[in-house]
Amino acid sequence: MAPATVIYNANSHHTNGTNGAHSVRKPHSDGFGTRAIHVGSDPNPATGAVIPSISLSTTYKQDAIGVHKGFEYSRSGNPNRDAFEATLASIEVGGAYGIAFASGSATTATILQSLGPSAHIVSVNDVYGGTFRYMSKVASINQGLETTFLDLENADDDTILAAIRPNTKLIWIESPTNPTLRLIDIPRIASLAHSHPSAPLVLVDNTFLSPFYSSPLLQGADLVMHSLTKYVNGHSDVVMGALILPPHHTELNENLRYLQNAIGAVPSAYDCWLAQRGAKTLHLRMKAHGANALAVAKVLQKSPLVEEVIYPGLSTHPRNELAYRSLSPHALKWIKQSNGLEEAGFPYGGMISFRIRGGLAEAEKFLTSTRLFTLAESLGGVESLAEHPAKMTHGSIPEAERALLGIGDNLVRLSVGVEDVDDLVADVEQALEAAAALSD
Ligand code: P1T
Repeated sequence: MAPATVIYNANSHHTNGTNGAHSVRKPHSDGFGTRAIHVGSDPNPATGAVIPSISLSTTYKQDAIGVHKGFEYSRSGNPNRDAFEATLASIEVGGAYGIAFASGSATTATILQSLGPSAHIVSVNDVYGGTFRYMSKVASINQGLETTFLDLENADDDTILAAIRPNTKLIWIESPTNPTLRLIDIPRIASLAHSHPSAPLVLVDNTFLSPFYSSPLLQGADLVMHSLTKYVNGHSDVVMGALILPPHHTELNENLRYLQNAIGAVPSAYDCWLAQRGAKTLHLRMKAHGANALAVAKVLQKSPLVEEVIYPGLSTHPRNELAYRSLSPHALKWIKQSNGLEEAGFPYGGMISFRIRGGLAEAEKFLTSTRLFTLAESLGGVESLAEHPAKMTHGSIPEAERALLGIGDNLVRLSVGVEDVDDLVADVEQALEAAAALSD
């Protein structure tokens, strides 16, 4: 029998068709969910196991000095990390290289260290509190990093260009930002950065939307980072982070991979295995997170007990059109195919922030009255969480700056999980009433 035609494309995990009856097939690009399930997850050639084994060995036999099967020492690389990095590079569309780290924060630290001494960066002013802390309290002291925090949502082109200095190495974007969900126009910032003689790299922290809702590399970003602790793993049982780079950044990839090994803030094989398992259902979970969050946002919007709801998917959100434009190709396809989703808004991730009528007491009463939303930091797990950014995740930002950013005492952040939507809506409604009863 003639050998099957070998068909290969960047999106396909199959390099070899094994069915001789179909010797000629059209090249085919697998969809997001197919890639999440199959890329980096080939059946074991020795045992046939469909699910990769967890490879706990820290070291690998060499047949002669320097002659080995691709692995030497587990910090430099191990089968589970390699496999999961391949999954990540495939689901973050436009990616060619994935580099995993022990946490989102270790990812931040490594990329900032890679900039060297006395560098300057421009960062969106509303970033995760830990990112702000690393930039302004750690890298500033240890490597002389200077950060200009800028309102990249509203700043005009001239202001952004004027902030870029000869030693500006990086522009740091979160979109939507944590916790006020400001939306940044990534293509605009990328074209400004790339047109400037300093040519800073553009990094997007894509944690909040995950690779399902947003593909920043297609919008001109040079790097994407994730706290995989959140949606990608999705089950609140792994702390991990990653960088994903497009194919043209070969040298940058080599440099960062060198630092991954040299600094050594790497995830365990077991965590890689767990997060890879989580990533296989990312597309299913993100659709449910988005649909549930849209429903909860609509209820919050109607409530007289709420001052303001921030969910960019709502059609009343001032940047709803930008949110729509920023959707990944696969999310857009799904939204277009889903009847009626576009009228009142569309699913745009699972994060909602809102300002409850009142102040700290009302916010705290809400947060301690929910039955299903657990009062806890973090986000992106299947279970719903709620938190108070000013006192919890963003407590490391000085109070005056928090006030400028709108992170006040009545701001509540929800990570809407994938429970039954009616239960979540009922939970939010009863907790709002409990908070309102305080001022009766
Ligand atoms: O927690 P860690 O895996 O180190 O990731 C840090 C991080 C980076 N980027 C964003 C946008 C994040 O939200 C986080 C972590 N955030 C929380 C723990 C939180 O509750 O917001």
